[in-house]
Amino acid sequence: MRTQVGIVGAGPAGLTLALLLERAGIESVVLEARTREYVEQRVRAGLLEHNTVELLHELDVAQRLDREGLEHGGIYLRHQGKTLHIPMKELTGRRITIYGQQEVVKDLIAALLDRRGELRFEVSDVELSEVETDQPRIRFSADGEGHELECDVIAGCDGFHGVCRRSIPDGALTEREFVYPFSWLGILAEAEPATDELIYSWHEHGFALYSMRSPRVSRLYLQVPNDEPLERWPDERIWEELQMRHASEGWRVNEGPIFEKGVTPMRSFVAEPLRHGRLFLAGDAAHIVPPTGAKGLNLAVNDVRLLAAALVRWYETGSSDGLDAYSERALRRVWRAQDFSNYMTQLLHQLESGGFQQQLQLSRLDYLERSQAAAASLAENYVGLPAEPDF
Ligand code: RFL
Ligand code: PHB
Repeated sequence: MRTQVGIVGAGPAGLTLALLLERAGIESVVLEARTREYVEQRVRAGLLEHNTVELLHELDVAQRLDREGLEHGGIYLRHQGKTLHIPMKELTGRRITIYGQQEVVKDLIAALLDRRGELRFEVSDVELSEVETDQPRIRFSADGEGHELECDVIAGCDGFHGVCRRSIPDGALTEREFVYPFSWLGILAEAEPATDELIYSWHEHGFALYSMRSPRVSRLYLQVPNDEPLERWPDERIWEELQMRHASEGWRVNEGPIFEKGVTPMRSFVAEPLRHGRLFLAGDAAHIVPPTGAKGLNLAVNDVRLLAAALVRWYETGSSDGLDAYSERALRRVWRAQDFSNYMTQLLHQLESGGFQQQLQLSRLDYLERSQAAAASLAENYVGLPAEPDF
């Protein structure tokens, strides 16, 4: 088997890349370890930056997003019963959109199959070889048989636990990492959101986030210790804690049946450069941010936007300028998002360092209330800086 671009992983990065390439007439094959049902049901992110929404429009995969996505012009920061509104739209001219990642993934898969893209689910034993030559290969098993896919380039879009990054020899990548001493317990509940925009709450018991998926479904998160067993969190305890951490006079979190519960560790990680020979890394395969800044999916989409443009230029003109610059260009946004995600995390979570840090947090929240410049800085990072040019 032969293709131009072999793509490992059918998450937001791999699928968006395949559609961008298809639009330019470049062939690709997407190889995914899980079933279609699994990737379409996997509950994760929910917040799309303006740039991401624009790209989904450009790809003509935004019809349902336009109908069902919830546009927000701001967020609330709450602490000690006080609520501060950050008016993103006013401060930056840009909005954010709430639309579940699994809905994005469903729309991308449907469009790719409709456009006759090649997408294989349930592949196993994926192995890369000869990535330092101009004919890299992917070996994999599917339907009980071994296959080999010969490519011009390989895109490693297989997430943090994938094989692509790990197939790069020791010493070729520099990995930088920060692991936080807490996790997020996330739920989905059949309950009308009691808020028009997201609420990020600072509380002595730990951080809480009030988000949503639709006018009938709430998405809520609680800071919990690492390795927290879910058994310690029966539904009643979750609601009690959410009511306490989000408390505000005369107002309550709307409760309802919980139909999804999961714990996510918090990590900041970057592997660089995003390239080894003919293998290019994109999305979570190369970098992870803690979800407090809502950046992971948006970064994944930005990486492949730049990678696709570089590949198109290479195929059309023979120039490898774009490919040579890909890592540096993508990392510029990655490090901005790393700093912002770390800032939001340190601002709002209970940290081990206790009293001194708490006072700094409260002073930072107070500063956001008193200074338009501080609020504008948070807002422009949250909605995402304008997209860097392709070249
Ligand atoms: P993905 O989505 O992990 O997709 C990788 C795909 O590769 C497959 N795979 C393999 N396929 C073949 N062979 C192998 N050996 C393979 N190994 C793995 C996997 O099955 C999978 O289908 O990576 P991608 O495409 O880079 O996308 C990244 C995003 O998924 C991630 O950054 C976001 O979900 C992060 N995130 C958020 N991002 C936002 O932009 N806004 C948010 O509001 C937001 N909230 C969140 C989040 C992530 C969370 N969790 C659960 C980690 C909230 C949470 C709770
Ligand atoms: C979500 O809706 O899942 C969500 C929103 C904002 C975040 C993280 C997650 O910062």
